[in-house]
Amino acid sequence: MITMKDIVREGETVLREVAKEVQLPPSEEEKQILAEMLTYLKNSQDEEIAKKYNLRAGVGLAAPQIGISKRMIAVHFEDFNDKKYSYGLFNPKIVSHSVAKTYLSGGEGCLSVDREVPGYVPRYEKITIKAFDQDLNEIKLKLKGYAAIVFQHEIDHLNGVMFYDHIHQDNPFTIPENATACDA
Ligand code: SB7
Ligand code: NI
Repeated sequence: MITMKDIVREGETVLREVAKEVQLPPSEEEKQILAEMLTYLKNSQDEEIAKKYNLRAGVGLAAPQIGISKRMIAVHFEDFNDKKYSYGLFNPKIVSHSVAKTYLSGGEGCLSVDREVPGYVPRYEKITIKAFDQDLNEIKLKLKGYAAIVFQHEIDHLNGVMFYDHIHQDNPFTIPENATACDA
């Protein structure tokens, strides 16, 4: 079971590497790791389990965050319209995105970052991604708003990018150009 002791924290180089594509079909081990990543998210959102094992709640997790430099992400959340997203994905890729941007008015956090980093993180308002799910079906997802933000945060981890890399240096609360707020 993945717990906080498995979560790699900022400063470790694996978080700054470009993760490798998973050769498909994935190995049994790769499939199991991805399943465990998704289980971590579910456990972390279950009050009792989270308390028992001291899990910090997360809506997403990327393999580099458990020290594995491979292109695998898990997400588990509901958007502000109660639409559910629960996926373990191999080789996710943004195939198109809007010009328009958005940002969470409360900023972002990260399981690999043990501090608050204030500021707006500009993200594309809409993205289309392609990936392979846990059953190895190729899927295409059209995402907007909060869902688009979460997937961009996770795919950034596969490219060695942290959320705060996007925050404006001098004034963290500069409204990004072409952007409207995404409110929680
Ligand atoms: C706020 C939080 C997340 C994504 C977008 C906005 C995910 C936090 C958990 N992670 O560190 C996943 O990489
Ligand atoms: Ni993160």
